[in-house]
Amino acid sequence: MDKHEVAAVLEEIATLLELQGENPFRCNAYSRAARAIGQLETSIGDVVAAGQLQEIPGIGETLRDKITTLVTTGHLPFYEDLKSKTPPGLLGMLRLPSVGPKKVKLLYDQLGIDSLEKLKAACEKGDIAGLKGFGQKTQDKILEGIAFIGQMGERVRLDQALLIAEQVLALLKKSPRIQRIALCGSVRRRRETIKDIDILVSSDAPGPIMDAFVKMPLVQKVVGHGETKSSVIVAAVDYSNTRVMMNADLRVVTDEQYPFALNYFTGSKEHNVAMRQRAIQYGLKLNEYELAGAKKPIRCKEEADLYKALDLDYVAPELRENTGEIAAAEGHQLPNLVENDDIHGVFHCHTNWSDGADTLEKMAEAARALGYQYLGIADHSQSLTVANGLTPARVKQQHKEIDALNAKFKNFRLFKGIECDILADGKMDYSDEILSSFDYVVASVHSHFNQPEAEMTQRILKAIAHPRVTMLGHATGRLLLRRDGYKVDLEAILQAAAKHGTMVEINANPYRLDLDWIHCKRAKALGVKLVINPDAHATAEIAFTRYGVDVARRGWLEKKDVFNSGTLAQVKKVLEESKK
Ligand code: DGT
Ligand code: CA
Ligand code: ZN
Repeated sequence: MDKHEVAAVLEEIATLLELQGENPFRCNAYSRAARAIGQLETSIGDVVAAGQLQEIPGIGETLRDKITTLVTTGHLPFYEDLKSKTPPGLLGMLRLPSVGPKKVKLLYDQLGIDSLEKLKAACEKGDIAGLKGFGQKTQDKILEGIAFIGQMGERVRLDQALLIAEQVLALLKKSPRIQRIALCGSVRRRRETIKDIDILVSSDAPGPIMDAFVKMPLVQKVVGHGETKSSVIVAAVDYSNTRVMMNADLRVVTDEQYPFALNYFTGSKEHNVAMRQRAIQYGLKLNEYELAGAKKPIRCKEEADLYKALDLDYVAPELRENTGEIAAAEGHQLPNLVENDDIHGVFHCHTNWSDGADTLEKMAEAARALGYQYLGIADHSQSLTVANGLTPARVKQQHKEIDALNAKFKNFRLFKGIECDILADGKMDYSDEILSSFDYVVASVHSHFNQPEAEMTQRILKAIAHPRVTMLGHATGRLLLRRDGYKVDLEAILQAAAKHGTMVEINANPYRLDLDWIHCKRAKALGVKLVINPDAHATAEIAFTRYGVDVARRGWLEKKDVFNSGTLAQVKKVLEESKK
């Protein structure tokens, strides 16, 4: 068992204990241990073997014994026992945004509700509204949440799918006689949520590769095991130790078929249909195995050769959504897409001054380790008290600390920013004088999500027009697979951003990915500058930026469309001029 698997079990124990009504102190101990183990820099096996578990803060005798059993035997009777005592449907109910372990336990104890289906029925009868601690509002929220889960099916976030897909790929690559191998499907196109992982291999000996695939340690269940196609359910933990299960399909083709299969299984389906139609116009037949004329097949060594055979420039996978990429490829008008290496810094990061986990100094160090030239600090503003938002006095203190750090840096700079709340009436959460003390201001909505569309739009328009607002944060407030964004007229927002020269953020936090790629193209057409920000709340989350680059690429953006592709000197100049 590796550290992530151990951490996931401990995290699940914490949840199961909470569902049993255990005291919070005991539950927290497991959560804390899970986090500590997830962050170990050495292998958990080595730590256990060396008898060094108790040197990890927060791990006492009881935890030491349990972790040792788990790591050495791969099982933990205490955990299995807990699991068997808990109806599995209770864990499913935890996916609802407004429902935590305490509420789940209450629902189970008082009404015997142990599944989403039963919960839905009870809400529809109105039984939940009358329950102590619930009320009509919560009942409505629960119903909304259940409808949302039903609508999304079992999709997972891009970062979760990529993490699993990369592990599967690494395991598979050890198999003999693999000629070429690639991830296809929505993972390759970097969609924001993923249903299943599609893997393609070329080989002249598929049998052993299929065997290796179905026997991978990540596999929970074999759904199909054929000669050239197999399907399994894999499970792994994501970066926050949440357990993720998803389907993975493997197809093996000959190396000659590979470029055609790669193109077909990358999709999207709509792109495939457009490609096939184009082939027909050329008197050719295109499918997942070949491109063929009346008499003989046309050879393509690489996927790019297939596009060339149809007189098209190579279309990057992120663009294959049939939103104009074929016409652009024909007319040599495809964008030169922005890349992760083009990004020289980011502007929306939190520290332990508000709700982040790490210090200013640690955040700066982490940004430098990524090769960034600058990092913008944007902690929360005063009215967001739940996130320890900064009072004006604390703003001044933080600025002193940033000045002191900047005095030590060479070729790197911390910018003084703020994520300033846009209040319900569209006013900013600080006076103009305080706003002027920042190098830049990210304006975001964190309250009153339920305003009618017209009111919400006016509220945000007012912020965009404010001369001290540099950029709009997470434009719709959506949380992927959990909650839709607030209702807002994005066209009006983007037009106003263009008019006032206010930038719009692509929030790269994989829970958000907001602005959606579909609106990036429109923003670009209107002349809006985009800025890719991780919304990091810990050092490791600065690297979320990569998912924002994926969104930008899906939105046809080039380096010049993205503000933080600028060097330190360039962005500094723009920020200084915007304050004049
Ligand atoms: P998802 O839902 O996140 O798994 O999205 P995809 O795009 O990975 O969809 P998936 O896994 O159902 O299929 C993988 C690719 O296979 C898809 O992008 C295009 C291709 N494909 C699947 N079904 C069809 C089809 O009916 N017609 C065509 N032309 N292509 C298909
Ligand atoms: Ca797929
Ligand atoms: Zn925010």
